[in-house]
Amino acid sequence: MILYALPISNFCSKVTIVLRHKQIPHQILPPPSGYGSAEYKQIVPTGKIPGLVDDQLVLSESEAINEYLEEKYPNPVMLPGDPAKRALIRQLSRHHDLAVEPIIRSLFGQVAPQTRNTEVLQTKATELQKQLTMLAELAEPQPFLLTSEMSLADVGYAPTLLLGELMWECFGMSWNLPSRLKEWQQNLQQVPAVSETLQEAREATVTWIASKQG
Ligand SMILES: N[C@@H](CCC(=O)N[C@@H](CS)C(=O)NCC(=O)O)C(=O)O
Repeated sequence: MILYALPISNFCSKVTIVLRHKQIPHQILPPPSGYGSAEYKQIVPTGKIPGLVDDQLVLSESEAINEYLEEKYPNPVMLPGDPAKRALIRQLSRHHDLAVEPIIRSLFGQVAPQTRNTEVLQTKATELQKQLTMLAELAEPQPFLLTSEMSLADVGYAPTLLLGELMWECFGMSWNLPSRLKEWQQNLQQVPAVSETLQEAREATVTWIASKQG
C-alpha cells in the first residue's frame, strides 16, 4: 500500500496517523513532480494529497481513505459502537473537515508578513473560536472526543490544531483552546502514532513558516 503524502499537509497527517495506529504495512511517498502535477495525476487522477494506492484501488479524500482503512483493517477499531455512536463520530470528523480546518487553511496567505491583514486575522480567529466552542459542546471527552480509545473523530484535529497553533504564534495571536478540550489534546498527542506524525508535521510547518518570513 502506498500513501502519497507530504508531512506539511494536515490532511495527509490525518491518514498517516491511522496507518501507523493500525500498524498497516505501507510506504509514504511524495507525489511525483508535486501534487497537482500531470505526472502525479497519471497515478492519482484528482492530483490531490493524500492519495492512496492499494493494488487496483486508487483513492483520494482523507475521510474516504480512513474509512476504507477502518473497514479493511478493523483492529484497533476506530469507528466503534452502535449506528448512533458511529454517526456522532462521523459528525465530529466532518466538523473538522468542513468547519474548523477551512478557517485555518484560509489564512495560509497571511503567513507572509507582506500579505497580512489584521482585520482578516481577527475575523477568522473569532470564527475559529466559535467552531472550537461548538466542538467542545459536541464532544464528551472520555478521554478522546467520543470514545475511550482514539477514533476517526480525533485524528484530523491533531495535525490541524498543531498547524493552527504554529500559525497563531507566527501571527502574534493567542491560541485559546476551550478548557474542556485541553486534556483531550494532551491525551491525543501522547498516542504513539500521533506523536510520531506530529513531530514530522511540526518540522515541516516550522520550515514553511520560516520560509515565508523576511
Ligand atoms: N478534502 C481533501 C483535501 C485535501 C487537500 O486539500 N489537499 C491539498 C494539499 S493539503 C491538495 O492536494 N491540493 C491540491 C489540489 O487541490 O489540487 C481531503 O480530505 O483529502
